[in-house]
Formats: sequence, structure tokens, C-alpha cells
Amino acid sequence: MTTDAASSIIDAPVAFSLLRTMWRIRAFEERVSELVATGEVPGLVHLSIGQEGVAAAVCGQLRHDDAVYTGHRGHGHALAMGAPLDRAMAELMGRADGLCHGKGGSMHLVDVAHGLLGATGVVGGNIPLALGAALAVRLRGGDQVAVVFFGDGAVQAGHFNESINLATLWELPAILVCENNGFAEFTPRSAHTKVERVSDVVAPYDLASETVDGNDVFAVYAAFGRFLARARQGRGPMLLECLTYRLRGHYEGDPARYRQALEVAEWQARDPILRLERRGLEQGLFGQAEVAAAEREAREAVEAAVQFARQSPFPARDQLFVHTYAEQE
Ligand SMILES: Cc1ncc(C[n+]2csc(CCOP(=O)(O)OP(=O)(O)O)c2C)c(N)n1
Ligand SMILES: [Mg+2]
Repeated sequence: MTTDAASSIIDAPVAFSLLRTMWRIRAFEERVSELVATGEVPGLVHLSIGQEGVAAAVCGQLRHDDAVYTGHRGHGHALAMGAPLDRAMAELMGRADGLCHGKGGSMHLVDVAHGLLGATGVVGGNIPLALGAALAVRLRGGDQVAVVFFGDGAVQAGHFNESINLATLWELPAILVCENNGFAEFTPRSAHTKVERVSDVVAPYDLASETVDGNDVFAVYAAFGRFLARARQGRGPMLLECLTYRLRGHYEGDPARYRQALEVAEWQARDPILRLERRGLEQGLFGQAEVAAAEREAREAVEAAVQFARQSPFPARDQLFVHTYAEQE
């Protein structure tokens, strides 16, 4: 589908909602970057600045009873599923009011109430988990879907192929969303595989797969929407490859000397937020005042989240072994 055709299915409220979500993610992560620099957010932090279109377009179409899994670069997926900004920020700052009571941090955001069932720092380790959720849907007979986000680097892990093999054999209602940003840590894709497109890797399994411009939020929305309609009928699995780019280093603090300034500048010009704003204004989907409000409201909400997190205590010592294993709350 062309992006023009895609835009015909995106009306003004959807376009504005996508913009708001993307600004919430951008504002959150820009603030997190500052808090990493000052030491208020500890640990290794991977930002998705530049990739927000994928999170917004995919999660914006899901329900809270679907099952979403993400990985080390997962703030955007959590926020786009509806995780509250204040509890997400508190989690990154290691506070007791965080989504995981301050014990998970940036790479382990979980928000069951909004359908975010898990995040893991084990690259690709979330794929078999999502298939388990898809199998549960099949056994229970619902119309929920399981969605898993992973990077192009995860495709070289053995469990990716094991997962595709079983998922296709059992026709599980899972949608695998690969955010192909061209790098696995500091290694460009061309240095670790001959296969440029992830959708080509899965070709022998004969599953529905598509590669889209991941910085074109309308294109991702349209492609994922088609897959979702099939998955709701219990059909699957499917693979959606979104070509995108992280505008920050692999982790906060990464000097990113492995890439050229020109390459970064080219991708900055393709910033998914700028593209959506330009297109929305051109097509009259929203006005300049709404664009400004989306950014302002996001930044204000993030600031309030930082204040909330700062006032939250660190977890108490006697909580150390609570929630170590799954428990009923
Ligand atoms: C099983 C495993 N192997 C290696 C690592 C170290 N590691 C962390 S991120 C990463 C690269 C991931 O690349 P990709 O999947 O493309 O995601 P991106 O960082 O580009 O979003 C690696 C190899 C890990 N966390 N887990
Ligand atoms: Mg990558």
C-alpha cells in the first residue's frame, strides 16, 4: 500500500493521537537522557528517539487485554500501551512507586494492566515468551493477539528461528514487529549478516511478512492494522519489519563513533515526528496550535512525572525478596 493510500484510512483524531503519543515518548526520553547524565536514572539506558512512529502506530491499535512484549529499548512501547508516565519515570529512577516497585528499571518495564506483559534485556528472549501468550489465546479461544518488539540484531539469535519455526507450524496469533534500525549495538547489519531484509530471513516459512518505512507512522499504522485484523481472527503468525534508525547512541553515554555524522543528519531529516507534523498540517488533519500543544503537554506531563518520582521513596530493605517470583497481588 502506498503512503497516500495509508493516509486515507487515518482520520484526524487518529493522526493527532499518534502525534501526542510520539511526543510523550520523545519528551520522556529526552528528559531521561538528562537524568542519566545527572545520575538520577541509574543503570544502562537505551533510548528509542527516532523510532517513536513504530511504537505509536502498533500500540495505538492494541487493546489492554492483548499481550505485548518488548526488550531493552522499550520505553516507547510501554508508554504507547498506556503505562502512566509518572510510574514509568519512577521505575527508571528506582523508586517504590515505579511500575515494578523500582526493582526493574529501564530494561524491565512491566505493566500488566495495560497489556505490557514483559520486557527483557535478553536480546530476542521475548520472542518465545510472546509465542507462549499466543498459544494461551489459542487454547482459551479469545481474539487477543500477542505482539513482540525486537531489533534486527535479535534475528541472528538462534531462538528467533526456533520461534518462527514453531509459530508458523502452529499458526499462532502473534505479530512479530522487528524494528530494523540497521545496528546491533555498534555493529552495522552488513557486518553480521548477508541478508539485508529481515522479511527475507523468514521467507522459507511462508508467513505473511512486510517491510515498511518505520519512520512513516501512517505506513506502519496501515500495515499493522491489516495484520491485526487477521490475527484477531486467530490467524498468524506475521512479521512486520519497520526500517528505522535510532538517533541516539546504542546506550546513553555511547560516543557512537561507528557511524558518520552525515548518516545521522540524513535520518534527522526523516525524523518521524517532523514527518507526521508536516503531513498532518499539509492535509489539514491538525493545525499549528495542536502541534504546539502536543509537544507542550507532553513536556509538562513528563516534568510532573519527574516530580512524582523524586518524591517517591526507594524500595524498603524488607521488600528485597518480594515479587522475586510471580505472585497474585
Ligand atoms: C542474548 C543476548 N546477547 C547479547 C546481548 C548484548 N546486547 C545488548 S543489545 C544488543 C544488540 C541488539 O540489537 P538489536 O536487536 O538490533 O536492537 P537495538 O539495540 O538495535 O534496538 C546486544 C547484542 C544481550 N543483551 N542478550
Ligand atoms: Mg538494531
